[in-house]
Amino acid sequence: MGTFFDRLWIFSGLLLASSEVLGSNICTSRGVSTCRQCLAIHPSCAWCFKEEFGQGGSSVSRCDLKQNLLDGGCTKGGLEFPFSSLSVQENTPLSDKASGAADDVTQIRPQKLSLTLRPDDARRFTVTVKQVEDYPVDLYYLMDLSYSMKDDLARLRSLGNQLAAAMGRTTSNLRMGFGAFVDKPLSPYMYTYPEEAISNPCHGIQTRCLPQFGYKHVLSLTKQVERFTEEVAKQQVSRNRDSPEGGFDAVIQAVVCKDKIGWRTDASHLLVFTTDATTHVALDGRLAGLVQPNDGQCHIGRDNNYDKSSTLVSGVCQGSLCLSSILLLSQEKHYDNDGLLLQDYPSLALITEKMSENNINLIFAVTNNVMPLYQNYSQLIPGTTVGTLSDDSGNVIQLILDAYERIRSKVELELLGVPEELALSFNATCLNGELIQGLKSCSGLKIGDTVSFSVEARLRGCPKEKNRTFTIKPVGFKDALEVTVHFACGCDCEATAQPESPLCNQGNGTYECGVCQCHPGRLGDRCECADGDYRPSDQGNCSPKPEDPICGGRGNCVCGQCSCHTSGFGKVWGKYCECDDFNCLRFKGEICSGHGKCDCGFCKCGSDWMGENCNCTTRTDTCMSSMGLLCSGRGQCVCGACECTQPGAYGATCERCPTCPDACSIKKECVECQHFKRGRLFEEKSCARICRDEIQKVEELVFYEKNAVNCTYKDENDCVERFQYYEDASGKSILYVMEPDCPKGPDILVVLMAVAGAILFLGLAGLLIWKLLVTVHDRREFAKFEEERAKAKWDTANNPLYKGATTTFTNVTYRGNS
Ligand SMILES: *[C@@H]1O[C@H](CO)[C@@H](O)[C@H](O)[C@H]1NC(C)=O
Ligand SMILES: *[C@@H]1O[C@H](CO)[C@@H](O)[C@H](O)[C@H]1NC(C)=O
Ligand SMILES: *[C@@H]1O[C@H](CO)[C@@H](O)[C@H](O)[C@H]1NC(C)=O
Ligand SMILES: *[C@@H]1O[C@H](CO)[C@@H](O)[C@H](O)[C@H]1NC(C)=O
Ligand SMILES: *[C@@H]1O[C@H](CO)[C@@H](O)[C@H](O)[C@H]1NC(C)=O
Ligand SMILES: *[C@@H]1O[C@H](CO)[C@@H](O)[C@H](O)[C@H]1NC(C)=O
Ligand SMILES: [Ca+2]
Repeated sequence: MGTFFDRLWIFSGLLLASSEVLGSNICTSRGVSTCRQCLAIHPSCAWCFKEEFGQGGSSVSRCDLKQNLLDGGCTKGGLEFPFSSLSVQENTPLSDKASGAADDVTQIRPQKLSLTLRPDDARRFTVTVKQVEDYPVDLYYLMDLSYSMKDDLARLRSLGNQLAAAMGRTTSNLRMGFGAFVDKPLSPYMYTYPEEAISNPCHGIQTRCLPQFGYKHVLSLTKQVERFTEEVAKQQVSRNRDSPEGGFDAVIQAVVCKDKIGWRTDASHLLVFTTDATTHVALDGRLAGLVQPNDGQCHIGRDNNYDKSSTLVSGVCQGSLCLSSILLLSQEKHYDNDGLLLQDYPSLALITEKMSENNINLIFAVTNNVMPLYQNYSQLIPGTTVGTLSDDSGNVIQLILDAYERIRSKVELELLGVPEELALSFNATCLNGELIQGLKSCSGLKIGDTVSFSVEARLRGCPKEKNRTFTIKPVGFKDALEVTVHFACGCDCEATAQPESPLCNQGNGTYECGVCQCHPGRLGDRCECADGDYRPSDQGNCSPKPEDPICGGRGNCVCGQCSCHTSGFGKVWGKYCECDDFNCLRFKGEICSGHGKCDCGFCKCGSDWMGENCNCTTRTDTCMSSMGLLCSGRGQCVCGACECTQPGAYGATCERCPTCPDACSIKKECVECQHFKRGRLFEEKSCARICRDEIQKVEELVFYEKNAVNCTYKDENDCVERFQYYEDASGKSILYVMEPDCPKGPDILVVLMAVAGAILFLGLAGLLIWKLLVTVHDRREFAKFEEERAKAKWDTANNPLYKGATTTFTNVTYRGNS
């Protein structure tokens, strides 16, 4: 029953303890067999690969805390103990202003980091971001030129210069460009009947307009912003059949055709997308038989057109692609100007990826009717903003200014190429130094504000590669922080592994990092056993008595040797697996009170601790009273706590005792009982319990220490006892006792004579007094007699003693002669 409850207690104790297995430590308790596994347990685990390590006892583990391995005889050179570290490799200070050339503008700090991480370990670093003032701006205006945008185009013609002027107030370095889109010039997106409608899609509404086009790049980004107005003035609308437009095709091309558009690396990239209609997205191309997904590459030809050649209806033939409009209707496959298969519309994911790669900020300037749709897109594509365009685009300048403001008022970090095994968490410090947990963006900023992000990188697993580089950058910025992570998952000693090593039973295993990794079918520390080598007689070697379970039920009998199972509770070893490091006495749920190691059922206490379960400290400083006396001299120090023996004493150091005599009075009793074997304690037989002082006889009291107390008292023999009470640093109390100083006895004769004289004197005095008293009494009685005699008047005639000689008798019966 007792053992059952012990086990229950152990079990509940283990449930309480979380990661650290009690008694043993987290490194040794897992029973790992390779260096790599060891490093993966916990960042504090180290591996000893010295061959001769641990040959003394079987309880040592090659995987342990570093200090334990060194204590156990492993040399520093024999240790595998990579540790996590972080080094900043490029840390250029942040710039204040982008003065003119923006080449050397720095908006993020640091720029390059190198991280080394152990599995399950984390390192933290801080990223600081500052938007410089007067940063160059590239603005590319992408306009829907479907027929409904006719009025917008007319309006934009007049707004071009104002837009340039307005933007010029935010930056002194502005470049503007222009592009237009309608939709893919394919059926069913375009009018193909009647034939005139191909060259003039407005045939149906009896006007003229441009043939339909997909995307047309008109003006590359230029400093001469008046060119913008010029080019816009030349534009004309087109017309297409279905309501959604092919704007996203244009977005992708405008984003990725860097050279054509002329995006500068060191500038804010604003891509303004104006439309009044919904848009086609990926898979919509199937209607036209386009099954090739959008590849996100630049496909603008020399004529600045995308998806042009499939509409080669009026004349120009390109090789085999000379198609008539009729053919176009029936053909299965469409090719572009490079002779490639025409592609589908892009997906939102592709747009997101390409925008991030090229640091583009997309501004959706859309009319009210399609606002909710683009708002939803905006949520899915980071780095986009949405503004409401009035019906004729009259407010587009304010819209762009607002959007630009919004873009610049927000800093959001984006992560590119983060390995799956790496977990990143963020805290943002935005304005006023306020810390916002779990956020990697700041908004409401003004240009020039500095924000910082605390980033914690934790390695959750081990990837195949040894290192990986990823990027942290603010959305829409070219500046980025490049982080290289080295995964400290493997051991250097793995490099010197010897396959078929002679150390592993003549080549039956690979000797790696100090241990043999046996070939399949071989077992044992040195691969000395084969799986098939089973002999029943071997079983006898695996239990002390035949009736006992094999290897105590905690291991397998392999080739006549116990191979102990590792236990979730700790390590198991011993000839019969009888030893472990988790079945030891516990105190308060901790094995060996947490002050010792459990070794095969017994606690091996650390220094300063003793007792079966190591819960008793040998230190006494906790018992020292403020006066420097151990337990104030009123008790004993037991396991670091005072046990007060003086009746009435209490307190941590027995310092409180209203009814106690002082130290001298206490120790007096001990001197009496220990030294003289008499007194109250001696009679009560409590001397040995209460008094543990060492008695030393001395001739003279000397000055030992200032803490020594000189005491004096008079014993029952009237002798003056003098002793000194002293406690040394370890708390041992010593009583230096001097010879008693008894009073000298007076002369016997004198005493006798005095006594005799006294007796004589007293006797005489007594006699005299008695005589005096008697005399006085006699006198007084005599006087009284005299007085009485004088008073007496005796009646002489009546002598009471006289009797007459005659006696007369009367005869009562005689009646006579009378
Ligand atoms: C936008 O998203 C919301 C919620 O996700 C949805 O209810 C709404 O219908 C969407 N609007 C459009 C136009 O797709
Ligand atoms: C974020 O802040 C919380 C609370 O102060 C802290 O526990 C956490 O470790 C911080 N994370 C980072 C990455 O700094
Ligand atoms: C990253 O690891 C590869 C091998 O996987 C190595 O060639 C390269 O030098 C390492 N890079 C760094 C920066 O250590
Ligand atoms: C493996 O062990 C067996 C028996 O101990 C031995 O005969 C053999 O040579 C060893 N080497 C290999 C490569 O199997
Ligand atoms: C030490 O443990 C024993 C047994 O559990 C217990 O009786 C004793 O009170 C403990 N001592 C201290 C100082 O906690
Ligand atoms: C105790 O007596 C000795 C001898 O008279 C003297 O030297 C010493 O200073 C005394 N100690 C104290 C604490 O008074
Ligand atoms: Ca359309």
